[in-house]
Amino acid sequence: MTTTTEAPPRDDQQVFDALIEADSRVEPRDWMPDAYRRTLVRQISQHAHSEIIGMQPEANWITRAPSLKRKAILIAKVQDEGGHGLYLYSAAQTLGASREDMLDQLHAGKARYSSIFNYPARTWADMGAIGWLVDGAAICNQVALCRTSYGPYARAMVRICKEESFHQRQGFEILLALSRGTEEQHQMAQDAVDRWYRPALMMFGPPDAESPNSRQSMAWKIKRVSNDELRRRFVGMCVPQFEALGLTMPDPELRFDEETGQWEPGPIDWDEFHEILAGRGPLNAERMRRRRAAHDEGAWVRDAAAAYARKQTERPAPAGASNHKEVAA
Ligand code: FAQ
Repeated sequence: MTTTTEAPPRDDQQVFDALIEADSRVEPRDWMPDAYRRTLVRQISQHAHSEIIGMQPEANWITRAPSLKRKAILIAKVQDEGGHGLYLYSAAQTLGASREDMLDQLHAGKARYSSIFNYPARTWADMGAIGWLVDGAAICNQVALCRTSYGPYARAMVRICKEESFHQRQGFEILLALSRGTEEQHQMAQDAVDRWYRPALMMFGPPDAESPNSRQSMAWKIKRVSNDELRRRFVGMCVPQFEALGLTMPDPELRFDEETGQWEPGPIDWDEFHEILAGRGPLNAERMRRRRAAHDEGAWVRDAAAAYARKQTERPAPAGASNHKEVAA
C-alpha cells in the first residue's frame, strides 16, 4: 500500500486567497475574482483620469508663472502628471481594460475623477497650494498604495510617489517665498491655503462609515489604510508644515486627541463633496469640456503615432538584424 503526502490540488480561489493572505502580489497572469478585477479597473482608471484632468488647473498658469524658472518647473510638473496618467492607464490595461473604453467612459461623464480638480486656481499662490496640499494628500494616499495587492498598480505607485514628492516640495517652496514676501504676498498665500485645505481633505473619500467600497477593498488589500485614517495622517503632517510656512491652518475646530495621539480635523462639508461627485461643482462642466476638446484636438497625434508604428512593423528588418536575433537566441 502506498501513502501520499502531496497536498490536494487547490482551486483558483484558494490560490488567490493564499496570495492575499501572504501579502504577495497578484500579477496579470494570475487568476483573480471578477469583482477584484472590476474594483481595480474602477480605482486605477479613476486615478488615471484624475491625473490627466489634474493637468488643467496648473497648465492654465504656465504662461502666467512669474519667472522663466517657475515656468520651466511648472511645465515639468504638468508633464509628469500626464505621465502618471499613462502609467496608470497601462496598469489598468494589464487587467484587460481598453484605453479607448476608459477614455470613452470619462468623456461620456460616466467615470469619476478626483473631486479636487473641480475647483478654480485663482492666483499664482494656488500653484503653491496645489503642489503642497493636493500633491501632499495624493502622496499620503499613494504611499499606502505602494503596498497594494495588485503588482502593476503597486509598482506604478512607487515611481509616481517619487515624482509627487518633488511636486510637493516645489509647492511648499512657492508658498514659503510668498509667505515671507510682502504683506500682500503673504495674504495671497493664506487665501490660497484657505481655499484648498478642505477640498484636499475630501480627496481621501467619504468617512469610513459611508464608504461603500472600503470593507471589500481592505479585505483584498487593494486599500491598505482607511479613508479616515489617511485623512488624519495628512492633517498630522500639515500641522508642523503650516507652522514652518508661517500660515494659519484654516480649521478653528482642529484638535489633538490625547488618547490616539492624532490630530482630528473639524467637520467637513460632505454636501459640497456630493454635489461635486454629482457633476455640480464649480468647474465640473468646464473641466470636461476642456478634456473632450483636448482629446479631439489630439486625434491627429494619435493617428500619426499609429501610422508610424505601422510603418515600423511593415518595414523590412535592416541588414544584420537577423544575425542579431541569432546571437540573441
Ligand atoms: N473624488 O467607497 P469609497 C492626484 C468616490 S491623484 C471623486 O471610499 P474607494 C495627483 C469613489 O470613487 C488624486 N470621487 O471609494 C495630482 C467611489 O465611487 P464609485 C486621485 C471620489 O475607491 C496632483 C465613491 O466615491 N487619487 O491628485 C472621491 O474605496 C496634482 C465611494 O467612495 C486617487 O485616485 C474623490 N475625492 O476610495 C495630479 C488615488 N473619493 O464607487 C495633478 C487612488 C471617493 O461610485 C495635480 N484611489 N470617491 O465608483 C483611492 O485611493 C480610492 O479610490 C479613494 C476612494 C480613496 C479615492
